[in-house]
Amino acid sequence: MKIFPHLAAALAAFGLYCSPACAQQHSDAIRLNQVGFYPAAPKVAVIAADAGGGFEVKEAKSGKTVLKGTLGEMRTSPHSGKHTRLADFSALRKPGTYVVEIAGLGKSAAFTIGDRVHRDVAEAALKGFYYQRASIDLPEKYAGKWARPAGHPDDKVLVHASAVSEGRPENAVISSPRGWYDAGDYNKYIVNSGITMGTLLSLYEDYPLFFEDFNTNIPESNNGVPDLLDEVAWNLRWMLTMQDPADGGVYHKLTNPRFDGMVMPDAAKNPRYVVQKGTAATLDLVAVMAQASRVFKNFDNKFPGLADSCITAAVKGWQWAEKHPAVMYNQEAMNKEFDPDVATGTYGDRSVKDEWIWAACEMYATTGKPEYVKNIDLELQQPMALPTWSQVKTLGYYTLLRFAEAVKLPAGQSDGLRRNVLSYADGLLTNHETQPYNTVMGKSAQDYAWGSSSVAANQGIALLYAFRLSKDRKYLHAALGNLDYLLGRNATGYCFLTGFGSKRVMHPHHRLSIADGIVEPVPGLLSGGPNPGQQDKCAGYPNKFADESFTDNDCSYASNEIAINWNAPMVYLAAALEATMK
Ligand code: 9MR
Ligand code: 9MR
Repeated sequence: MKIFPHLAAALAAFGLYCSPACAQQHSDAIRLNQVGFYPAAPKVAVIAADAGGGFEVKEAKSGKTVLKGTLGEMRTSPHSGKHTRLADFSALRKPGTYVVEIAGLGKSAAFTIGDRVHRDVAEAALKGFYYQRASIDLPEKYAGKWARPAGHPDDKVLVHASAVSEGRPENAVISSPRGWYDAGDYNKYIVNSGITMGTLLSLYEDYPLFFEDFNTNIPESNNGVPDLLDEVAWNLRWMLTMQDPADGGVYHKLTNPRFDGMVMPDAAKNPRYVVQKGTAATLDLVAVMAQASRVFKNFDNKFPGLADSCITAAVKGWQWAEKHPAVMYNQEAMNKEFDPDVATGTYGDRSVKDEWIWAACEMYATTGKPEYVKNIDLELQQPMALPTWSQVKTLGYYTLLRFAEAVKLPAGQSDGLRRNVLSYADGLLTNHETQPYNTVMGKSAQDYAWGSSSVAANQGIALLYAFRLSKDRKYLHAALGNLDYLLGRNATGYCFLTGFGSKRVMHPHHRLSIADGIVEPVPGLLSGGPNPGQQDKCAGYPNKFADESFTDNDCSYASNEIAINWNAPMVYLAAALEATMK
């Protein structure tokens, strides 16, 4: 139907016509989880405008008012100085579809109250990994309109001059297929795969039953293995090929010398290399393989021999690391010595103490042999640190807590671990209810690092561990608050998971989404989120405030890229909350 703008406006005013844009005609100043709320959970919207007085919650369809409330005290953002107020409608528990309305401001977008309200989010975020798969075509049956031919077969990868070893001279050809593309780029990095796999495998170990019935419509669905583990296996098999069989050391990454252009995977034909072995990559692989061998042992009939290959790889990697306890990946130094120069993501680290701790904890939990932790300072006297790709020791702590009884961890150590997690969580909770968005996320300016969305998600995971240790729901509710943050209750107003929300991320820095010619980006991918570093120098940032330094622009790799290590905690948070709120 062709309809003239004036007529459309007139009809819309009487509720008779809704253009595609009309779905957007809600107040951007009313910020809330754009997906929805569990009936029994806290529910808040944040009003980012000078408003006072009351608010109403109405049924979206009938317009009937179901709850009236008063806006809370004025709050101030420590980052921008801007003011907000809360509309707390937790008392509303009846499942349905609603809007929040403020006189003078208008309505929020419609949202749902219901059970399993984040089920789709959790499934989509896991499915996001399927879309990132290298070396396989994605047929329409599984990928819908994002179907695409295979790219990066990686069956003829060159050994870089920095990575030669016995039997593998410079330019030797090896096969290293499968795995997930790291992010908006098409390279595959062991370090970043490490934390990603650790997070997904821990999700499985923490909530195994939940994944018995969790279908993401991938080629392996219904093969008797949880889809989560089928997806993990795709990357696991790639990681195994990244270990040098000669000595057990692990290549830092599989990469082009320079980033591919903004093309589809099958059009990217640049040569790819495995580069320099290092201790961080090797220990990250050790940790992943140790954990994977534990998990896949229970699926030996479906993946014959996989668990064995994993533990063998872990032991070999450990032995290499003992001989090379601190070989750092330094790309600049490498480029001075070897050709071709490599200009892709570095994932370089200054310390591998935390990688040692993580690997040791996983080896201990899998083998039960205390010698793996005997000569390692577990740093239990130090405060806990949120996991990031460069700081992984807490992944080891989570595992030790999970297996404290099984490995008969000395009481002193398990108490120390418990105290560490709880005091970290308590630190997160301090004053969070006075924050502009009533979230743990964003209390500290440092939360807005490159990939800040993963900070929010990882804080949520830490809070869930605290909840499981204490059974105190204040931690659970704060974890939910961070999910609310990711899905729209934040200073940008965006829902950061592609494919969801009323204010969507449409232009992530993601080669697949840029090159495929489809309007909607690949769904289920978590945008990096606000990052005042603005390293991409992209036009479009609204300002320099930490909590608003985001632009939904595909040039913005510093605020709007996607990455596997950000998606993994998103999957964890959403799935774990679904499992818990049942
Ligand atoms: O596309 C690259 C992205 O995946 C990285 O995170 C980012 C930072 O390393 O770099 C992007 O590539 C850009 C490069 O660094 C500079 N020239 C433009 C490239 C594409 O925007
Ligand atoms: O997530 C990484 C971030 O912590 C770094 O500050 C940044 C710059 O080195 O790189 C990020 O990782 C990128 C990687 O280097 C290449 N693939 C895309 C990753 C996400 O932007």
